[in-house]
Amino acid sequence: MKKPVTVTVTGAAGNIGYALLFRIASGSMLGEDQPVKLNLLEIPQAVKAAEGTAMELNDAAFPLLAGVDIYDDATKAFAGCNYGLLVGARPRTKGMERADLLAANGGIFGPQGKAINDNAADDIKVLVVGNPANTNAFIAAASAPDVPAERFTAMMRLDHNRALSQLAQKTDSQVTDIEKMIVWGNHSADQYPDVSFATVNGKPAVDLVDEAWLDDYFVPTVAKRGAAIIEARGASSAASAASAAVDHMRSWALGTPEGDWTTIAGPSHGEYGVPEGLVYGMPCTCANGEYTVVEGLELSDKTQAQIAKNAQAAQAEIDEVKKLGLL
Ligand code: NAX
Repeated sequence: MKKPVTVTVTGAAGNIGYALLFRIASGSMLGEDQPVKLNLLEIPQAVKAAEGTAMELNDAAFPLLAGVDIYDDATKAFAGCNYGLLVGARPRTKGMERADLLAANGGIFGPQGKAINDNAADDIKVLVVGNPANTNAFIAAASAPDVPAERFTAMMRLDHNRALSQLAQKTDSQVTDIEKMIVWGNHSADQYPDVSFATVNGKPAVDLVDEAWLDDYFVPTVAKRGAAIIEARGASSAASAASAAVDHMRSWALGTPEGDWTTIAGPSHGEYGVPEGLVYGMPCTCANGEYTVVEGLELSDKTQAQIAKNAQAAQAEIDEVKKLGLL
C-alpha cells in the first residue's frame, strides 16, 4: 500500500463538501490503492457541522481513509497538503455588487494562497471550485509566489461533463463514446462549449449534429445549466460538481486516456490568444502528474471570436480585482 497523501477540502461542511469527501475517501479521486488523510477547513461557525461530516466519514469505515482532521485555520489545514480542493467561498447575496463579491472572495483566496505557499507540500496541486472560480484561482496563485502558478487550477470539468452528456443524449451514444470535447473560458455564462474537434465513436461530432442545434440549444444549455439546476432543485449543483472535482483531480494525478483530452483552467501562457496569466479553460492532456495544453488546433473564426469575447470578460474581472487592491 502507498503512503497516505494529505487532501485539504475547504467549505467541507457545505453541500459540495458533503458529496465530495466521501468520493475522495472511497478512492474515486486518487485511485483504489492510494490512502488519504483528509483535512477539513471551515469557518468557525460551521466547524460543528464539519465534525458531523467527519463522524460519518469515520462511520463509513473506508479502507483508504487514513484520518480526518478539522480546522478553522488555513495555515494548519494546508500543512503538508498534497491536494487542495478550494470549495468554500462567499456566495453572492441579494443586493451584493460584483465588487463586493470579488472583495469578499479575495479576502478568502488571498490568505488561503499564502497558507498554501508557506505550508503545503512541494508537490501541491490546487483545484478552485468556489466561485468566481477562475478569478479566485488567479488570486490564490498570485498570493503563492513560491508555488508554480500552473499548480493553481479552476474547475471547468463540470461544464465539460455537461457538454459530454448533452452531446451523448443528442447522438444517442454514451459519454464514453465521445472524445476531444472542449469548453473554452471560465465557469460563467460566457463560456464556449466547442464540439469542433469532438468525435462520437470516431466520427466527427459536427457531421452528426447541425449548426442550429449547436448554437441554439447545445451552447446555451451547457452554459446555463447551473441556473436550470437551481430552478429545478431549488439548490445549486452539488453532487455533479463534487463528481467533476473528483474527475478533474483524477485526470491531473493519474492521466488522461491516450487520444483524448479534458478541459482544465490553468494560467494561460498566451495559447490561442488568451492573455498570459489568465486562468482559462482549454483542452489539456495529463500525464505523470502534469497537465499540458493541447496546442496547434486550427480554430474556426467563430471559436476565435468566442474566445476573444470571453477572455475579455475574464480579464475585466482580473482588472477589477487589481483596481480593488486585492492583489
Ligand atoms: P455551500 O454554501 O453549501 O457551502 C460552502 C461552505 O463553504 C460553507 O459550509 C461555508 O461555511 C464554507 N466557507 C465559506 N467561507 C469559507 C472559508 N473562508 N474557509 C473555509 N470554508 C468556508 O456551497 P456549495 O453548494 O458547497 O458551493 C460551494 C462553491 O462552489 C460556491 O462558491 C459555488 O458557487 C461553487 N460552485 C462552483 C462550480 C464550478 O463548476 N466551478 C459549480 C457548483 C458550484 O456552484
